[in-house]
Amino acid sequence: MNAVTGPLESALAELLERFHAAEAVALGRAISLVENERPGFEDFLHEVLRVGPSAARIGFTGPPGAGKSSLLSVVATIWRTRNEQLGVVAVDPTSPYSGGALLGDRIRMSDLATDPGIFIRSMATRGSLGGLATTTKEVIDLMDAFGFDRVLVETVGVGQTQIEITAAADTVIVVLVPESGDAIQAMKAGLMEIADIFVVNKADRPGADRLVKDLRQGLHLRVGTVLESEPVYHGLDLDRIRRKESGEEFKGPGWSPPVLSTVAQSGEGVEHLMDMIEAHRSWLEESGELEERRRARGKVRIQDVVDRELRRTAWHSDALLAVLDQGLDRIQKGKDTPYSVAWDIVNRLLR
Ligand SMILES: Nc1nc2c(ncn2[C@@H]2O[C@H](COP(=O)(O)OP(=O)(O)OP(=O)(O)O)[C@@H](O)[C@H]2O)c(=O)[nH]1
Ligand SMILES: [Mg+2]
Repeated sequence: MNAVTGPLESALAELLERFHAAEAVALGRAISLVENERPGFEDFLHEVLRVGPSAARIGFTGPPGAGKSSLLSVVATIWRTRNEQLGVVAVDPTSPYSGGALLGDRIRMSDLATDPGIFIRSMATRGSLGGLATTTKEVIDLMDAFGFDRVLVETVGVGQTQIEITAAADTVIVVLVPESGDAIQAMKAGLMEIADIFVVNKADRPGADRLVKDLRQGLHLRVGTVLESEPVYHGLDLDRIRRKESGEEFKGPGWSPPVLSTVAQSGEGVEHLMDMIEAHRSWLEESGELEERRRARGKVRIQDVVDRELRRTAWHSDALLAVLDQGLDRIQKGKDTPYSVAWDIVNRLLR
């Protein structure tokens, strides 16, 4: 278990120095350190995160093949022409069925390929229940701390991963396409609550206008009953959303998610999308919502790390594994149940 107290071991101290000197190689190494949970990774994160978040974190989520990578590449290219430094994390990259390409491949086809001002990392999802793995969020933190102006995150929208993007991004862009279903489905999937901006991409295809219209209508209807029937998602505080909807405890004017349409291939609608991203950023900062979101993220992170440490401490302890083993014997003899054994282990762990 990491102490997160003492000084860093010398190799990590050197890595930290190079990380602070903004060497891209050091960022790559730091990401591997964290991804592989190598000894000292939490101490390293502790040092790195002392500065606090500063990048604008922008999430792109939506169904497979919606055009998330295509849109991300277009906006990234424009930000690069303004000399912004960009970090990109692609989570759970493409399935063979979506018609999408790996984000890296898509970018390799563009001018961004040889651009040192953009750093791209693809990651497999490893979170439980398909959620966004703690490791992924830690990599996003590393990119933020490295000093990028923006950190862009692409996640394929399937269940929890999609919802949990809120635990990693300040601005969540939900990308839908005419083929991905109607507004009712989007409401059922909880997208109305997580989207800061809706994009209907592939607006060159039939049905796009209809979807835009339905989404706008759906957004007007979403208060109350829809929220009541939603399950509580990890990392998403529905109470807070309810208070926000009812105007309680909410300082600034609210944000109504705009519904935009784009054609990623031609770039149509992309400038408007970028304006909305800026507008959302200003709102986040002025309303106090950015602080609230960061605080909510901090809470989730603390809980994640406590969970991880407890689990590791329990299952890496020979003594506790022995208790488990003996417990299994007693269960077989009818003297114990999984619950009595679990409580025994928890009590010993807390002692
Ligand atoms: N007609 C049309 N095709 C598009 C548009 N945007 C993207 N595509 C195509 O849709 C396919 C999927 O695009 P991607 O950008 O890889 O989609 P994605 O959402 O990143 O896909 P996954 O990462 O696999 O979920 C590609 O063949 C794109 O060329 C658009 O606006 N109109
Ligand atoms: Mg993609």
